[in-house]
Amino acid sequence: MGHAKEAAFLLLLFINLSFSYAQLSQNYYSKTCPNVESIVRQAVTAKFQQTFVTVPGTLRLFFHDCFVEGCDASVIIASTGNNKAEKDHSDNLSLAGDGFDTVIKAKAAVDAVSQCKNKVSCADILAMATRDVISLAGGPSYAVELGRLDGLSSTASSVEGKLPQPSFNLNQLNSLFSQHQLSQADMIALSGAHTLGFSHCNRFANRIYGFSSGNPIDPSLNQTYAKQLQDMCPKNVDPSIAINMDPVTPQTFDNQYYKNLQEGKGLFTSDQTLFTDSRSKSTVNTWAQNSAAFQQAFIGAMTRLGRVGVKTGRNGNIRRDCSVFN
Ligand code: HEM
Ligand SMILES: *[C@@H]1O[C@H](CO)[C@@H](O)[C@H](O)[C@H]1NC(C)=O
Ligand SMILES: CC(=O)N[C@H]1CO[C@H](CO)[C@@H](O)[C@@H]1O
Repeated sequence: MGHAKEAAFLLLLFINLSFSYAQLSQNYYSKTCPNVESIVRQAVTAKFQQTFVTVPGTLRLFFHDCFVEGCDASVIIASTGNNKAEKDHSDNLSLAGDGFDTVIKAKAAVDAVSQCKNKVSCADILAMATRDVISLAGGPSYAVELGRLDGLSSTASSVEGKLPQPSFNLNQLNSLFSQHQLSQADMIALSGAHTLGFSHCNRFANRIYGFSSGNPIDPSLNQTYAKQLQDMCPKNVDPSIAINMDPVTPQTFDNQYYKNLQEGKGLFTSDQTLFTDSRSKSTVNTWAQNSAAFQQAFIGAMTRLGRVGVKTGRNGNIRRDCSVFN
């Protein structure tokens, strides 16, 4: 091979490798459904005006979808008699029905446009809706990569071990996120999603009752905050009671999460450990103080999260009904 040819070959190889996730692109539907983004945004905005719960509900749904078998809307599949789908795993209990409903409504709006009918995947609609709820809650907006197909399987057993637990330490968090090519910084940025939404009391009860024999309250928790948590979540509380994860600005997508960690107000061990562990503390401090830097990191991390396990070709299809396989 001549040098020029060789160089051209290597260049092509490089382009190919660096775009190996390039099944995704920002203008994927420009020919088939050019207005898809505004159709979805309109449907999501209508849902948002009915209930704020769509915001944390949709955001968490996207995360759980991507971490279990990839961003392929498999989490939206409803269980049938003999198949327990992903959403029936105990880790889902809190997945708010309004998150599912947001995707179903947006899909209906897309399919109401004849040119778009059955052209846009549920997985892409969830990715767009997630971007939209974040900006509706005051967070940054960003261009979403598109071109995911909907997955062909969804089982409760596939969820086992795939989702992070609130008891996780930094090593456990890093090891799970790195399986999806997400860095520690990505993990810390994505955890910033806990600036919104609710948690049920049982997810952190161990930190306010019976932490250790000598000390009922986790010492890394702000003791004043711990007392407030005990008031909101008494022992044997109704298991359906949920409290705000960000006690300061629970309905705004902002960098308050990191300021809370600095004051010992991370609700879960997995939150507070980001500040107590010296390996992640400086990132928390930077984003507590610099909202623009957090937003930039969050956009990058969400984009990489959206590339996890994407289905193309024969590994997926476009579902007619997001909750049922075709
Ligand atoms: C880093 C590890 C993570 C752990 C251990 C974790 C764990 C949890 C738990 C236990 C809850 C409360 C569920 C309940 O009791 O209702 C929750 C809620 C939530 N999580 Fe996470 N999560 C993590 C990362 C993420 C990521 C990466 C996102 C999104 C990018 C996210 C978004 C949310 C949202 C928005 C809620 C509120 C849900 C609602 O109000 O409906 N979480 N998370
Ligand atoms: C605990 O929270 C209070 C306000 O709720 C704050 O003034 C105090 O600085 C916090 N304590 C620590 C150790 O950060
Ligand atoms: C919203 C939802 O589908 N919740 C289900 C989660 O999983 C439990 C069983 O583990 C079901 O009982 C819930 O209905």
